[in-house]
Amino acid sequence: MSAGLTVLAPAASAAARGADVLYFTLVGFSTFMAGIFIVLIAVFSYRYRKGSQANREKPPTHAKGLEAAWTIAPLTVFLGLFVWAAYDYVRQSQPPDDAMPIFVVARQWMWKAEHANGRREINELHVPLNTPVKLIMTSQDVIHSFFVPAFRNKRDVVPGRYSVLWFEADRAGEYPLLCAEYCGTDHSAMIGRIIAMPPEAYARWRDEGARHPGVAQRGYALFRQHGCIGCHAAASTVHAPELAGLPGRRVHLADGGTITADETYIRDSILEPQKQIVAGFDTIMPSFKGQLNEEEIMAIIEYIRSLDAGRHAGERP
Ligand code: HEC
Ligand SMILES: [Cu+2]
Repeated sequence: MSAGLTVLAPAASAAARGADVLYFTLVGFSTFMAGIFIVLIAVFSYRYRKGSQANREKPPTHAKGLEAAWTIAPLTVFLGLFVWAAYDYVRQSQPPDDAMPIFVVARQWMWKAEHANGRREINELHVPLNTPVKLIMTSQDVIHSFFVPAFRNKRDVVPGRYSVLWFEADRAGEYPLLCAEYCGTDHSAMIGRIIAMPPEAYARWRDEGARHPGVAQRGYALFRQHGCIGCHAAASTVHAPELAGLPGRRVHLADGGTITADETYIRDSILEPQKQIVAGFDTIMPSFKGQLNEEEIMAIIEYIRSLDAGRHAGERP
């Protein structure tokens, strides 16, 4: 801890520093506005106190110019702050397309992370610097909340759905990771750390500990084991959608709507195939509820993500 006054946790990303500038600007303007009121109240209370000699003849009834000014000026400033904040918010909630995925599963009371090549860790998260990282998170039990003060970033982690949070660390170091949603007895112990390191060091760290097969490899094994391949392989005689290139694609649904295929959509397609039917296909896909756990579904999604135009569902990653 530095000797100076530390108001906020150190910021470890450009977005975090942007949030601080916005925050202090907001506090500054609010203080300024409150200050004007306090000063005016004090001045008028003194000048027009009982018994003062102040001139009370012909008090003005209104001053249009003044009223317009004190309405329009703060309105403009605060609307400007709103637009600024909305812009930052939208940018923070939309991960860039090339963001590196890391899978996070929360449970009472720990954070489990798995990197694309299969390296796993608990209550620690190694990330490369200057690289957008996208966390695809879910919970095995109750609602948790992934909170990294150094990134000014927080997202609820909810059972039964995916939450995505992204950041781009630009300062090497270790930063606290907290659970910010009361989740039971040991909630306060559900803490970990983010370790931001140069990309080369991260790559070395990740590769030296990969004792498991990569996430996409595991997804491929599950894809075969659970018979997805029987319908979704290119050579299959069953009429089923092509899964290569699915993430990010606009999907036309049988009910006439369209939806962008994100992780949540793919997860729903596997667990509740009846919920959203792809236009032009029969409702023959069985539900895999109860047969696949969250980590297995994430692995299958990563396998689907690994497919591209040259490689179709059913082929080895
Ligand atoms: C009996 C054949 C069959 C099996 C087995 C099957 N699917 Fe499907 N799947 C389909 C059909 C048909 C559709 C399109 C109709 C629909 O949306 O339900 C579909 C849709 C999907 C979609 C949405 C595709 C899109 O373009 O939006 C995904 C993702 C998917 N399946 C993944 C899987 C996975 C993963 C498995 C194995 C765990 C699997 N499927 C097993 C037949 C099957
Ligand atoms: Cu928690």
